[in-house]
Amino acid sequence: MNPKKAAAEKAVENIREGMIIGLGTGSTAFWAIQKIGELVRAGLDIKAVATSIQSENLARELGIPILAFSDVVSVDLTIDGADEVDRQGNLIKGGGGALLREKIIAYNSKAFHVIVDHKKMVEQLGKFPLPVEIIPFAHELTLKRLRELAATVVLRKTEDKIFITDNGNMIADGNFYPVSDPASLDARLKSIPGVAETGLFLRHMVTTITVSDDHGNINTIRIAP
Ligand code: A5P
Repeated sequence: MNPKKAAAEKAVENIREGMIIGLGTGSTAFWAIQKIGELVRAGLDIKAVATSIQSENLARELGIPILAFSDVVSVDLTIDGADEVDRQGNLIKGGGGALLREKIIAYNSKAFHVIVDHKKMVEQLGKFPLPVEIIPFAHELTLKRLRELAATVVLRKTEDKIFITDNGNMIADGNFYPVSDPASLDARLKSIPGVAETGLFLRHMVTTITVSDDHGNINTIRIAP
């Protein structure tokens, strides 16, 4: 059993008729979108917003109705993956570079369900480099300020080209391990002009974390009341 698929399909069980659904990004959210597409084709009446162009394209291919952000007041439920989850339910996200849209949608969702395989669960965040979305203007200066706070900071590239997000920004991946106080680090990073958003998703945003192992065992941990 693919643990990502198992966790994704479990979280999809929270979806109800008439809801507006936030679609996550990445290889785990992929399975949630597939399942939602299946349910829509079987008659489920929902509408969705997507956290990336990639997920939006996938959803459209599967026949999931996509809303423009200007038509959305709030999202009923979002299902998304994560790169790391600590014991308190804080997350690192953004390995796929979609962190800004993911955070906007998670923040505006009544429920935020996180889906991961068991390898993503950690004692302390930060072994996975923390993605920080920065605006291109004077990004060299922003990188300098970030480097004062981290052991290393690398400007993300794909095949020698600077990685550009769906929002036209760049990603700095920083080694902040161990992240002992995610809320303080998030606030400190966001105080730097040029930082658009961080990949730290604090526990108060999270409704549940569904974790699946390689044997198909699924555990849903409730974080927010
Ligand atoms: C996308 O930017 C990310 O936040 C993903 O949600 C996260 O990287 C998890 O991706 P996988 O499900 O592919 O591991």
